[in-house]
Amino acid sequence: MNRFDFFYQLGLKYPLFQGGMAWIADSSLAAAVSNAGGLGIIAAGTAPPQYVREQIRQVKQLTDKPFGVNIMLLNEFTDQIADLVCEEGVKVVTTGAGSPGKYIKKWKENGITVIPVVPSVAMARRMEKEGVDAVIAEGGESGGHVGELTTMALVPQVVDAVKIPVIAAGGIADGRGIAAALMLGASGVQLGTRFLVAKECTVHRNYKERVLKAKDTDTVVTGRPTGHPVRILKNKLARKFLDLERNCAPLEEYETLGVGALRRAVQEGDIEYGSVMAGQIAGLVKEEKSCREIIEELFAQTMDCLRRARDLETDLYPDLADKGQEVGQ
Ligand code: TUI
Repeated sequence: MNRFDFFYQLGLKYPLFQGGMAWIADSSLAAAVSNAGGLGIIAAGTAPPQYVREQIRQVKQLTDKPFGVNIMLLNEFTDQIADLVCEEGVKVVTTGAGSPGKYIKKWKENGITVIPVVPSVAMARRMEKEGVDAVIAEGGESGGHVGELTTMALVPQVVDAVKIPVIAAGGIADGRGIAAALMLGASGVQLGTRFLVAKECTVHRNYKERVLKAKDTDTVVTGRPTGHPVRILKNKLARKFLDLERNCAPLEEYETLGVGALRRAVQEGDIEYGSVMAGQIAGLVKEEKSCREIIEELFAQTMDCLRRARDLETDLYPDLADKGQEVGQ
C-alpha cells in the first residue's frame, strides 16, 4: 500500500478532487475534471433535490469515469439528497459545513465512499471512529464556508491524528501547493478556486474575470457572528457584511443580506452585490484553461517540485551528501 492507492482504487489517475462549489460545480465542470483523471464533484450546495438529481444524470452522460457529490449539510433538503445519492448509485460523497454523522451508516451500506471536510483534529477523529473512508482537511484559506485553522497547521495535525487518508484543501492552486501538501503528509489535494476559471466551468463570465484579476489581499471573511463564516472577494456586499459586524447588527440582518447572494454572482454575474466566493490563492490564478490542461500542468509542476526537493537535500547538507558519495550510497 502506498499513500496514493486510495485514489487509484477509486479509479482516478491523479490524487486530486475538484471542490464542491455551490451553484458552480455542475455536471459540466465535474465531467471535465473526471475525464481528465481527477475526481469531479457535483455540488448540492443549497439547491433542491431535483437539481441535484438532474446534474447527476447529466454527468453520467458526459463521463464514464468516477465522480462525486458534495452535500452541504446546511441545505434544508439534506435528508432527501442523502437518500437520492443512494438511489442514483453515486460512488463518492463529500460533505461540508457540518457533521454527516447520521447519514454515514446508510451511505456505507450503499457502497458509497464517504469523505467529510473536517476543520479540526477533533472532528477528524470523530469521523474516523464513525467509519468514514478519508477526510478532507480544509484550511481557512479556502473560499466559501471556512474553519479557523490554516492548511499549514491543520493538515499535519490531522495526518498525525488519524490512520485514514487525508486530503488537503485550502490555498492550493499550483504544483508547489500540491507538493507542499504531500510534504505535510496529505495523500491528495482538493482544489476549488483554480477550477473557477476552467473553460468548462459555467460560472458567469464576470465572476471568472473577477477571480482572474484578484490579488492576494482581495478576499475577506464575512458573517463570523452567525457561526458560518464565509470567505468572499471584496466588493459592495462584503463591505455591507463588515458594516453589520462593526454595528453589532442582529443576526437576521446577515441572513437577509446573504440570501440568494451566491446565486446572484454565479448566474447573473452581479459581482458587486453578489457573493463572489473564492480562496486566498485567487491571486495566483491568472489563466483560463481546460480542466485537462490545468490538471496536467498541476502534476507536471508537482513532479518538478519533488525533483527539486531532492536537490534541496544536498544543498542543505552538502557535507552529508559528500559523505554519502564516499560510502557509495
Ligand atoms: O462547506 C464548505 N464550503 C462552502 S459551503 C458553501 S454554501 C454556503 N452558503 C452560504 C452560507 C454557508 C454555506 C460555500 N462554501 N467547505 C467545507 C467546510 N466544512 N469548511 C468548514 C467546514 C466544517 C465546519 C464545521 C465542517 C464541519 C464542521 O463541523 C461542525 C460540527 O462539529 O458539527
